[in-house]
Amino acid sequence: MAKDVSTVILETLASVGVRQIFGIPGDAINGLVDAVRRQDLIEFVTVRHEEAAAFAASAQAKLTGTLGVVVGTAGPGAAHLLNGLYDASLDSAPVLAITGQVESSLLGADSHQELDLQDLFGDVAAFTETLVNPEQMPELIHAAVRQAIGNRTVSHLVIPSDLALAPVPESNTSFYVPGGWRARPCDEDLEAAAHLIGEASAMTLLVGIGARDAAAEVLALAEHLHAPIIKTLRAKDLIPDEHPLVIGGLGLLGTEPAVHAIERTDLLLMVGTDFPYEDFYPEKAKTIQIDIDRTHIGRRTRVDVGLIGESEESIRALLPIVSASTDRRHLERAQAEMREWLEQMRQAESDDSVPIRPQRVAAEIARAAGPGTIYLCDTGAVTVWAARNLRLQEGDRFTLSSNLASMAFALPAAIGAQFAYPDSRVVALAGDGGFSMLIGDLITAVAHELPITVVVFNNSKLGLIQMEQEAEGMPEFATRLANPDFGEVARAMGAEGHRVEAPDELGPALATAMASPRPAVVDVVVNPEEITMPPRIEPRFVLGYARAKLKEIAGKGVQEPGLAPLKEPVKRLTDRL
Ligand SMILES: Cc1cc2nc3c(=O)[nH]c(=O)nc-3n(C[C@H](O)[C@H](O)[C@H](O)COP(=O)(O)OP(=O)(O)OC[C@H]3O[C@@H](n4cnc5c(N)ncnc54)[C@H](O)[C@@H]3O)c2cc1C
Ligand SMILES: Cc1ncc(C[n+]2csc(CCOP(=O)(O)OP(=O)(O)O)c2C)c(N)n1
Ligand SMILES: [Mg+2]
Repeated sequence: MAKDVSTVILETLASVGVRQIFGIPGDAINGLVDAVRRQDLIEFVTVRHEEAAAFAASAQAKLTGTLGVVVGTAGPGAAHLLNGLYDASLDSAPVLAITGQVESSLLGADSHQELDLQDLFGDVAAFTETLVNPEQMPELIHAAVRQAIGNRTVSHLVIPSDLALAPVPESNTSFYVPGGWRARPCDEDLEAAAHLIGEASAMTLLVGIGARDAAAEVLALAEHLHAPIIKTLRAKDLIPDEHPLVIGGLGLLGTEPAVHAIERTDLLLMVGTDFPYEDFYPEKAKTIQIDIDRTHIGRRTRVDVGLIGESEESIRALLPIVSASTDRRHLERAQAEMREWLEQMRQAESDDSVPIRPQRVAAEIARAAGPGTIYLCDTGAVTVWAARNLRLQEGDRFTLSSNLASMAFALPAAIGAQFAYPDSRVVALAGDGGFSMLIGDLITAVAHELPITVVVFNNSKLGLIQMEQEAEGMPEFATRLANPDFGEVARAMGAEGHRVEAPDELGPALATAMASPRPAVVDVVVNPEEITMPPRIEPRFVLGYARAKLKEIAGKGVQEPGLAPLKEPVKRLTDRL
């Protein structure tokens, strides 16, 4: 008997290891969803918002490197997917989106729920095609999957509702997705890089997620050359945070030792990173960049030697042609600064103040969770605490909405992660803004009995935005959030819920939540006044902050409750700021 279009799609997806499809059934996509019902290799996970589906699939793809799949119906269901798909696209995560569409005979007739989906997805997806004839199968689904996996990107397939269950003629097309290839830079470039390394006396490594499979090689090279290692935030889980060669991260969320090491370095070696913050690159040092994508070489900073190849192969090729360094001064200075920095961090992390300091929350999460945990992090001030105070150990995993920097990633990403790794501990670090944005999907975790733990850093505000406003000299405005008790909300939704207001309640609440076989939310009231200090303080930020604070005292954010207007003379002064 001939197979239908949807069955052919599902067989292809199962053959590349897909085990869940995230989405919402209905209207134009019912045929595909019915085909899922009729097989047992792939599960359909009904979410409460298609954006959550796309974040879940994106997180799976980022963590596993294999294909994530989402489904949305024509029109609104498809449109809701977009933000999560952009997250996947910007973080090079292979995700396939399948959307329904009006009947093929109505295409282009401005029918009910008809959007031009190829146009709409044209920017986010590297591949977007509409099925117009069942005979395009299985080649069309093969092409979509090959693109997504092969180019680590987003593919999109549009299935008009009348074609989802249409029979596909027999075909003997075989499907082959090539595995990774071991690309090695050419000898001339390796020689040029070795020459620069030989001349350097203060070399520093900046290591990104493109070194995912090269942690051992990175460590061997750093050891060989006495070079400290800086990790991008996306690559936080590559090497444990307290490894003696690691000196933290670079950028606003980075560490002082990393900023200082960059100031002193005379040779930067970038390994698998597209680190975007140009101001943080060294001003004068020479740079070598290893990247698999030649269009990324030199696009963020001036590069002297580009090594086009995989991180692992490139370092393996470099190691035998560079002599071991005997000069440990650059490394030892950075290590001494790192010990001091960690000591400073530990002070905030063990502070007993009420309201609880968010640094303490991040540190206690890592302590309670233990090694081998998968962490998913939101965008906000919460990212700062995760970057600096959530110290990862060997075997931990960590990911976030890195290049898109979208709010609301942590909860749905935790759902995706727990499906992919049913036996691992999965912990989401959420902002109160981010958590409430897609809070409905806590019900998805409840429905599937996923034992995820969501820790809400509840500062009753869009904390990072307040800091942005103040750094620019604007008074805090429109950032306050009137929140419910999220522990209570969680319980009403069928999850376990805890509310924590005092530091000594934190450890027990985290331990109980993490031991629970059900999803658990720990709503931690954190200090809303905690400021995230950048590792390098620009005078204009200090001035901006002072101006903003004066304006706040003068009551210029007046629409917000709680800010008393100031007396006229001060007001006149701040009006001029
Ligand atoms: C609120 C917020 C604040 C942030 N602040 C910071 C910050 O202060 N510091 C920071 O570092 N990040 C920060 N980020 C993340 C930042 O925006 C970037 O996403 C991140 O720095 C990029 O990391 P990356 O270079 O490792 O990854 P990508 O940008 O994904 O780059 C990876 C690179 O590796 C290459 N590659 C892939 N595979 C291979 C391979 N096998 N071999 C060789 N090359 C390969 C790719 O072509 C690409 O060029 C923040 C994010 C958020 C949400
Ligand atoms: C979808 C989306 N909308 C808006 C923003 C801009 N933004 C970045 S961080 C942030 C505040 C996040 O607040 P919260 O989740 O409470 O975290 P906090 O900063 O307070 O820790 C906002 C609005 C964004 N990154 N993503
Ligand atoms: Mg907040």
